[in-house]
Amino acid sequence: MPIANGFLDPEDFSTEYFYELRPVFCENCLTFQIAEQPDPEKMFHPNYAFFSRTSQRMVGHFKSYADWVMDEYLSSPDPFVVEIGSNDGAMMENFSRKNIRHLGVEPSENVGEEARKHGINTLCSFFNLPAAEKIASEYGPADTLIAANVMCHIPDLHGVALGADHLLKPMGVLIFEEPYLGNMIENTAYDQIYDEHVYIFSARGVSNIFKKYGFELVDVKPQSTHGGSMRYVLARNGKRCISPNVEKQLAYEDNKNLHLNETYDLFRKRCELSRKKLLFTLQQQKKAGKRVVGYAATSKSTTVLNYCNIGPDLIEFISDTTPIKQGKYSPGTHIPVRPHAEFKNNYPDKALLFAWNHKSEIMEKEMIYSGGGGQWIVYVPQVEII
Ligand code: JHZ
Ligand code: SAH
Repeated sequence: MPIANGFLDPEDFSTEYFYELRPVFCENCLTFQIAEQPDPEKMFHPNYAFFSRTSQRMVGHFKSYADWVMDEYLSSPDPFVVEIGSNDGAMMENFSRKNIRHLGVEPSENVGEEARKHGINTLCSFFNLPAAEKIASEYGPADTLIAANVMCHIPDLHGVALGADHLLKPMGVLIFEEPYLGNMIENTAYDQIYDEHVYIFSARGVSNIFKKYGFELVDVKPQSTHGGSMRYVLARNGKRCISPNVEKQLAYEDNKNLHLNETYDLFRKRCELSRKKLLFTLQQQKKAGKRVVGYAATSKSTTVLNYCNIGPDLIEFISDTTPIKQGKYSPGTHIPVRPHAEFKNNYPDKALLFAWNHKSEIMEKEMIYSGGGGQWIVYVPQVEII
């Protein structure tokens, strides 16, 4: 597989980087992982292609996430909140607007710069123990350390846990939400597996990992974002009451056999079937002389396109709203990425929905396309034309 967000120019095709995407299940900590983990600097750098603000729904979600953190965990007189992977500041701006002391920690300089334009105090760094030491000495201890869609991106969770332990006040909490293993398995959403997602967490996995560092899982809250996510709240052992949600979620996971190897064997079989069906559907469209365009050049699409071997012969181009991706080509399969205007000005017969996790937001935006007979090809939870 190539780097999922490595959209590129033709002169870079010959030197494109590939690695082996090999998902594994650890019977020890019960975490779904990828065995070969590309260097973080290959993914997170000054030209990082994902900007949080590309989804208005996510911007709204971050507001309610931030409001909940303020209500539940920021009661001290002059609280300090730190976000890991603050990207363009879509979450942090909710704190800065209320003049709450905040700091975003973001290694990808370009998205961090965008956050600064929104008035967000941003440190350009990976979060780890040295970063935590620097922050603590400059700002003092933190009340909460929050994150969304980043913890599962960090191979060095050891460094994160040590950093959290150093930075948090005694009653401080570490909160993060990430794509949930239960949803990925249930929906055969194999496109959640790519270089950035080095782990796909479950409550059991998170609890096992952080236990080693003196943290316990005190709450879990399912989220509908990104096709099904889970919010985890961790506190130091014995410091906070454990919500009954935790026991319930662990029981749910056992019930779904998330701790068994067989579950993952079956998952692989469903992925293979999904691949066959999607490829067949696209080939049928081609035979019938229909135009198919991809909708949203997501990171997830890199897994789908490369795993299914779908190239520019089957998809004319991929429409995307992110300027940095436009004019480039999709990683590995080299399908052109074009501005949304090209979709709008010349509707295809079918649109292959790569941002299926933003389906309702997109359906609302594309009523003219759908109303005029334009159809969608989806593949999660199953391949169908709608
Ligand atoms: P979206 C990224 O995943 C990468 P991706 C990362 N690893 C992760 O976990 C999540 O985000 C949080 C386009 N788009 O959100 C814009 C449209 O074109 O599913 C973006 O290029 N039109 C950190 O990339 C892309 O989709 C639209 O109407 O899979 C973002 O896709 C909308 C809503 C999006 O994330
Ligand atoms: N939280 C945002 C952004 C997710 S993208 C959202 O949910 O939309 C993941 C972000 O984490 C990227 O901006 C990436 O640069 C950053 N990141 C990756 N590894 C990191 C690390 N070790 N510490 C802090 N941020 C990291």
